Amino acid sequence: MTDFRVKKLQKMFHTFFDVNNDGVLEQADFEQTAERFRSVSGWAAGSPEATKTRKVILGLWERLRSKADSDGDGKVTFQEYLAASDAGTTTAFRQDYRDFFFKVIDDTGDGIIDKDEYLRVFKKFGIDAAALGDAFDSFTKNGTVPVNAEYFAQLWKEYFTSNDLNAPGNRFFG
Ligand SMILES: [Ca+2]
Ligand SMILES: [Ca+2]
Ligand SMILES: [Ca+2]
Repeated sequence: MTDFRVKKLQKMFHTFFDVNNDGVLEQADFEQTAERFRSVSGWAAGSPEATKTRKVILGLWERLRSKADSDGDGKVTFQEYLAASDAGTTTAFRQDYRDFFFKVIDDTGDGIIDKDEYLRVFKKFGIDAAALGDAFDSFTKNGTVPVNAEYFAQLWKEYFTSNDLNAPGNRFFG
């Protein structure tokens, strides 16, 4: 894997997956992610939507753990994550996460992620708002390319797999 891709995976791993910032992925990170999605969506704690979201997120974690936790200690280090990504065994996890995530971000349910929706969710992960605004303008060509499910899938894939320094998806996480 190229350094460029490793860097992108590293950034994503630390800002987006390892939400409690202890350097490894474990169930607690995904519990917190479910809580962030709950609060950004405005669902009450314990509501059916919140419960369902938590179940989906923990299912995603279980899927990642089963593929990437090679020493079986219940945690996924960046090295383990990288090895699994390199081997291609995290692809199904990534795609399921993507489909779920699209629905979470698309708050209005119109099938398009607009700038407000994007900023609301990504700011929750502590990414700088100005960088996010720039990023959104860049991958939508100043708002002229709508982020529908198809384009979202392209951006997501580019982020994880593209070696092209100019691929719009490189900016997906700010
Ligand atoms: Ca962690
Ligand atoms: Ca492990
Ligand atoms: Ca929308």
